[in-house]
Amino acid sequence: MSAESTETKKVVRVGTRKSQLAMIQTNSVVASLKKLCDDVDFEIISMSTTGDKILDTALSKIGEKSLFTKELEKALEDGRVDFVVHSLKDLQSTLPPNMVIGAVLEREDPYDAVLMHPKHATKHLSDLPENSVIGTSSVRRVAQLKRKYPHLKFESVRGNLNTRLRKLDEDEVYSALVLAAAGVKRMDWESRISQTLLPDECLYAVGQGALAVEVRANDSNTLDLVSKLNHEETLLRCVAERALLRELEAGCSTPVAVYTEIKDKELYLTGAVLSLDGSECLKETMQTSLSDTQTQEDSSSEAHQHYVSVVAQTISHQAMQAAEDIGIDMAKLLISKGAGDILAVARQQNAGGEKK
Ligand code: DPM
Repeated sequence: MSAESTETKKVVRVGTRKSQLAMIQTNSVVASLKKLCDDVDFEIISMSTTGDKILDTALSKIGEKSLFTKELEKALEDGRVDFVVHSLKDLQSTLPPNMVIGAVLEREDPYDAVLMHPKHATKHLSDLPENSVIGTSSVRRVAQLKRKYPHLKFESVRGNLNTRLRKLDEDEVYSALVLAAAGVKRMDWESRISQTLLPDECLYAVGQGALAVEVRANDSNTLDLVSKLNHEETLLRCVAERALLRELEAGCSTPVAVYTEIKDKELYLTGAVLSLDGSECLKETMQTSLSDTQTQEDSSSEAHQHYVSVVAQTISHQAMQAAEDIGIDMAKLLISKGAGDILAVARQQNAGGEKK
């Protein structure tokens, strides 16, 4: 390649958190983009976020929204970066008004996984002795697992994945950790997984396992660029999941859990709302058709339509609308069964709880 062509190459700046997992995720997104367009250079700019800096407080008690995203969104807004790579589950269901999700990539394993202390390596949660301590800061995991494994205790564990694994192996506190399988696999630690938690014992978090690219809403060049990364099935499932979360007005510190599936152009959504101690659990399943029933409408007027902040110009608007609608309908169904009260109590307990 001549020096001249290098100089004229457009440079796109990519924002990411600094943790090893975030860097692995961002590098993989950039590698995919490089394969799709060789006329662009990418510069990765990494930064620490509030969630990375405050390590002594349970996430649910910090009380700040968008813990892992705020600093990155500021850089995006200021034009210091052109897009940001996130774990979709860390993105609020309502983004700042000038930001959109310009791509949702194919989902990794969405389930939660159990990583045992080496002395318990071959065990499952049910085999652990009474009062064994399980490390997780997720109220969603604690609420569900208390129902299935009442003999266990749950304690918050903070820090990035490397810190957590070291705490498991070296501090004699935790018998096991529960982590998203997706992160564990991306870190290449799959051999440490002793048990995968399937939907009958633990539903996953909204967006878990999927990566998302956040872009300024008015930056059509970057939107065009990253839209090549979209994975249609993942995107539709995640629109339904995010719509449920938004309509419930719940955040990452309240116990909301989901399961989605697309089969024969039908989208299935299971949504659950739990009390913090797991004593109450509302769970419902609905389905909707994703096939186009009308002839394709003139899409030009709808090209930049958002569905729970997700923009996807190449995916049928009818399918996107159906996905958003089923999420909203599920929230209404759960609310009609009492979800609002369960969530209000959980929020209050989170706010008033002790520092851990
Ligand atoms: C959110 C939660 C957690 C993260 C809450 C939840 C887990 C916190 C904890 C919203 N974000 O899941 O109920 O484990 O104490 C996070 C992880 C990943 C993205 C790590 C993990 C990697 C997986 C992915 C933290 N965010 O959940 O083990 O990309 O989906």
